[in-house]
Amino acid sequence: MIFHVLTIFPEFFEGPFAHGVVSRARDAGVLDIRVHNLRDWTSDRHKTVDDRPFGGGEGMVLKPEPLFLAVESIWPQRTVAQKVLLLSAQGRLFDQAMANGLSHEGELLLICGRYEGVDERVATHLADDEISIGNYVLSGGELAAAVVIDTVARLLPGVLGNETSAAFDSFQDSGHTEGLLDCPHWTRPADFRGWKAPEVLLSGNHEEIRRFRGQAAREKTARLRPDLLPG
Ligand code: 9WO
Repeated sequence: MIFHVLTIFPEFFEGPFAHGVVSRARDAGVLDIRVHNLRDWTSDRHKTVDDRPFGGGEGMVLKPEPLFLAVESIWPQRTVAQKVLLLSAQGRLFDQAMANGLSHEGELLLICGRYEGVDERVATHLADDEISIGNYVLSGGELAAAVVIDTVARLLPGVLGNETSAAFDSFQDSGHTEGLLDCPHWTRPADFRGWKAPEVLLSGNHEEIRRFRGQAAREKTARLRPDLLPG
């Protein structure tokens, strides 16, 4: 899959995708991340991407022209499998199900908002969807775009070393935790400062371990994420 990012801070994306499974998948050619500088689609001396909001008020708004020109030059013959996503605090809440849907698209282009916002015609006439990663305000869409790309990338075939392991993480429908949080994990030492790893995990009794993990996942979900529990 090809991910395009449209931003006024292209250097921001040098870090997030230089490590781990996404970096390896990129090197292997399973996915490509192409970062575009929005200012490349300005024509004035100052490379202006923003202007004052109609109606007055604080701050500046990203102008529509550079954003439309960028998308139209990146995808001169845009198809239905090429989706434009606007990252904004006003968007539809991103979740694992949305990531699953996006992983079946051919190509994604993520627009990162900055300043006080983006001209609304980008949301209504350029973007296929407007996405928020959570109920908080960031300084811009870049961190959110990195989150969406990482989440979608690890669902692509060939990205994880173990082809099936994505299916068993938190929030996935398969495995023993059925839409709950992942079960807690322990490793050596079995006794760390007097805090012991659960005996059952050292027992080698796989049926007991399976039951313990399911119960631990339900308890942790009830404590930290009661909203995920059925009923
Ligand atoms: C500022 C603001 C102030 C009071 C009430 C609501 C408010 N929303 C915003 C706002 O959205 N500011 C944006 C900062 C303007 C454009 C880029 N910014 C942004 C993107 N902040 N947060 C995001 C974002 C993107 C995706 N998921 C979560 C947050």
